[in-house]
Amino acid sequence: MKAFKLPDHFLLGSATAATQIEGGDKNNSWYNWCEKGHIKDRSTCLRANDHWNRYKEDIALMEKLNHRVYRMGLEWSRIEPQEGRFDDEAIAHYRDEITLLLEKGIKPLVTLHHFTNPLWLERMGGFEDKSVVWYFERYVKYVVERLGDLVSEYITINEPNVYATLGYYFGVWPPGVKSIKRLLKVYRNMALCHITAYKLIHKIRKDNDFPGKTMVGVANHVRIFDPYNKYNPLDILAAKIMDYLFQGSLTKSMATGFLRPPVGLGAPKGGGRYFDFIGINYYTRDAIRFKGFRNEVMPGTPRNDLNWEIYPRGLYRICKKYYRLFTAPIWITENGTCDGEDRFRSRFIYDHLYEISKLCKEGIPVERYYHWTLMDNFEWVEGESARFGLYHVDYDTQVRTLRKSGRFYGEICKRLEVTDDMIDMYLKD
Ligand code: IFM
Repeated sequence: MKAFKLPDHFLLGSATAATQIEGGDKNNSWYNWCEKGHIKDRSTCLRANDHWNRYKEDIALMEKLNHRVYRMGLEWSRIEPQEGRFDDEAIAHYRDEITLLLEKGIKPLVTLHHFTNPLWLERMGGFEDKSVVWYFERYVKYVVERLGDLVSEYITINEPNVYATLGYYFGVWPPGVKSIKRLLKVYRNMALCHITAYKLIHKIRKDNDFPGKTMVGVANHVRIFDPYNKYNPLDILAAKIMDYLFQGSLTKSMATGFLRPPVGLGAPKGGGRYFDFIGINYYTRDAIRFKGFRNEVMPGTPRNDLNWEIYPRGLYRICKKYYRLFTAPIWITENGTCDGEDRFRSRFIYDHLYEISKLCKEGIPVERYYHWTLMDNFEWVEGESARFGLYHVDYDTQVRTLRKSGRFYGEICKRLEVTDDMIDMYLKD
């Protein structure tokens, strides 16, 4: 392990999502999913981290870790609890939270949609029905008109491919559908929602002369798909197909407005450049077999608690590839690992940031890193048992305790480097 530095302008912080931390909301699609008994450990997002009431305490946790940036989500179902009825108190609450972040010198990046829908929207068909484009536009308008003076940076949609495939192909997330036809409708509508929101956010901020450079993008969940057997041409082909179907076609459709099959065809909202940064959520690699079109874990590789391969080099490969495709600043909008005992998180952070430092040296403009995640939180169907946090959370008492890896990360946020002393202190035992 070698010491390394990140560029002086590099910004580090963490990322969370509303439903995973806020608690207390019974009006979203995931609350219902929890109630139906789909969560492995039977926990519920109704509890989560009680962040809605504890956001001040949680911002102090970020401050302690020297965050310069923070990616946070808004809960649509709180802001528009019934179709067409917006809750001014909810948006005022988010204003207070964002104002406090700004006072502490932490720049917010706001996610407008992160996996959950208001129940009224879910009942109307959610992202499967094309009316969602209109509903999403109206919601985004309400939000950006009220927060746009404070927030200049937005993610329209988090991981649309994950939302769509788990909810409409594997059927393990709400609404629990298994249909390729319905999955493709969701893909298409998500692309149209993004493009509509992208244009709208720029327009509202420009018309109102809101301060700061407007930056809008998608948090793309990008995986490495490698052939299980690199000498088998069929495995190689299968890996390429998987890559295109899971991420390639959708990402390009959203970025350019030109829908690629199977997402769609043509440019229904006009062709253009619908991103100001390349948002990358990176976690792992899949080993693809042609036989059965299966994804497996590469044999003999290190794994996290969820059996995901830990493959830092993948981040380097993805950034190179996406920069070649889109030529824009890269923001790592999520990267982290599930490690309940905090055995390998420090090394994970070191290895991934080391890859980023190499990219920066090569002139690839990776500008930001948002660690997933600030504190253990509600990890969707895994519930409370999968722990990704820099802080450990005791859900019964809501006590947050800094992990050693959190201390390490806090030092990196402050110093923008990993020194030999830090290697001795955090990475050797
Ligand atoms: O917790 C999720 C997050 O909501 C989206 N990206 C992946 C994370 C870890 O699974």
